[in-house]
Amino acid sequence: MSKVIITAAICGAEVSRERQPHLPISPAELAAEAQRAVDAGAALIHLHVRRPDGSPTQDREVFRLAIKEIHATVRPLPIIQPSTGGAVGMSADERLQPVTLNPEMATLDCGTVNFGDEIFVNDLPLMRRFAKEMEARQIVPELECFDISHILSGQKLWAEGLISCHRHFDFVLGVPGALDASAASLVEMTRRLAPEDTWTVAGVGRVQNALILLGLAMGGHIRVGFEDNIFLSKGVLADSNARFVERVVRLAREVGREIASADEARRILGIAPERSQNLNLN
Ligand code: KMH
Ligand code: ZN
Repeated sequence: MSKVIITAAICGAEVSRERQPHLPISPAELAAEAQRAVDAGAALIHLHVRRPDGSPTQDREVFRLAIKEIHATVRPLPIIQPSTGGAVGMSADERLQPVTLNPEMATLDCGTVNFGDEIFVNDLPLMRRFAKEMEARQIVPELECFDISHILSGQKLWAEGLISCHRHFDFVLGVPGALDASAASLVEMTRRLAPEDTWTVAGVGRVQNALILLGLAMGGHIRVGFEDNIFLSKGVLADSNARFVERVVRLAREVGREIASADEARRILGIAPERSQNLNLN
C-alpha cells in the first residue's frame, strides 16, 4: 500500500470558538496550528478562513493573508488546499475567490446535498465552472463527495474533458442528511473509482476513529481536524488539531502504513515539485 497522506482540516466553516476554544482564526493562529499539524505528520492543510469575529468568509484578501503566512513560515511546506465550498449559502462567485491565489490544490464539491437542515448547492454548471477555473491554473482539485452520486459527477468532469490532471477524491461521511459513515458506504464508494484514482476519507463526529481505521486498512488517505471533529474522546476537547494527526500516525503504524511527507504527497497527487513556488500571493 502507498504511504498515507494525512490532511489536517484545521478550521472549517461551521465550528465556533464557543464550542472549540482552540479554533485558529487569525493568519498567525492558522500558521501556528498548521505547523503543529505538520510537526505531527500532516502533509496537507485543508483551509477555511474567518473574519476577525469568527464568521466564515471566502474573501480573497483574508485567504491571501492566511496562505501567505502559512507559506512563509510552516516547514516543511505542506500542500495548502483552500476550500471552494466555503459555508452553506455562499454564491459561486464568493466561493471561487481563493483560486486566483493559484494554490497547488483546492476543493471542488461534487454535488448538491442536505447539510444538516440546510442545502449545500453544487449543481453541474457550478462544478464545470470551478473545474475550468482550476484547470486553467493547474490547480489539482480535491473532489469532495458527500454521497455516492457525487463520485459519478466528479468523474464526468474528466469525461467532458474539462480537467486533465490526476483525480483525487475526498469522501466526507457522516454529515447529517448525507451518506452515513459506515464501512458499507466507504466500500461502495471505493468500488466506483478507476484504478488510478486516489482517495481520502473524513469521518464527521464521533465516527471519525472508525473511519480512520477503515481508511488505513483499505489503502486510503486520511483527513482529520476541527472541521470534522473537535472531541478526542467523549466530552474531551482536543487542544490542537495535532492530537488527531498524532492518532492517525499511531494507527497507521499499527497497520503497517508509512506516513507521506509533503513532497511524497505531491508526487502521489500529481503536483509538480516546483508548483508550490508559483502561488500568487501579492
Ligand atoms: N463547509 C461546507 C458547507 C469544502 O471545503 O469544499 C463545505 C465544505 C467543503 O467544507
Ligand atoms: Zn472544508
